[in-house]
Amino acid sequence: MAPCLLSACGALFLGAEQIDNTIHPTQSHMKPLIRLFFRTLRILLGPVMLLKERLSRPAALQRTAEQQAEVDSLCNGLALYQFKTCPFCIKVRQEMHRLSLPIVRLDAQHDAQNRTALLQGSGAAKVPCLRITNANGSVQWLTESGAIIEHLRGRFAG
Ligand SMILES: N[C@@H](CCC(=O)N[C@@H](CS)C(=O)NCC(=O)O)C(=O)O
Repeated sequence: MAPCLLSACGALFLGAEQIDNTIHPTQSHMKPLIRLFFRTLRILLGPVMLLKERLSRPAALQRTAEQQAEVDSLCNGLALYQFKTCPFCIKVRQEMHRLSLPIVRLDAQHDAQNRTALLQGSGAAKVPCLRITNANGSVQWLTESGAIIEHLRGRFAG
């Protein structure tokens, strides 16, 4: 069930290519229909998910100006590769908002350069993915929404 949901999620946001790959050549006349189905679903569901994100946004953590400036500076070393309407990305964005983290968001769905950078850096075009540039210049790529949220809480919740 979970892999099924995930592949549907991928198809929804990537244009059904993944599902296309599982179709036997004799069923290829179905491809346009399947593409249309997911495209329609994406067009209908996208705005609903974004509205839900906006309406259920948690209250933002308040810090002193000095503390927030320090957090802002640390966030310069972070970047979130995302798809706008991916539910896992929305989960991470909500936590970023809750923790008042101005982390740059990079669209890996429509921007080919971001997508290539993500693929080369993390080894997969999977989102959400947090790129962490450490003080010594080394770079880590953190995938899995749960792990990203845990990382952000560990560094910024206290
Ligand atoms: N378990 C992952 C799921 C992430 C996921 O499935 N993301 C989808 C977009 S909603 C994706 O990147 N699909 C493209 C792929 O798997 O190649 C998480 O919690 O972050």
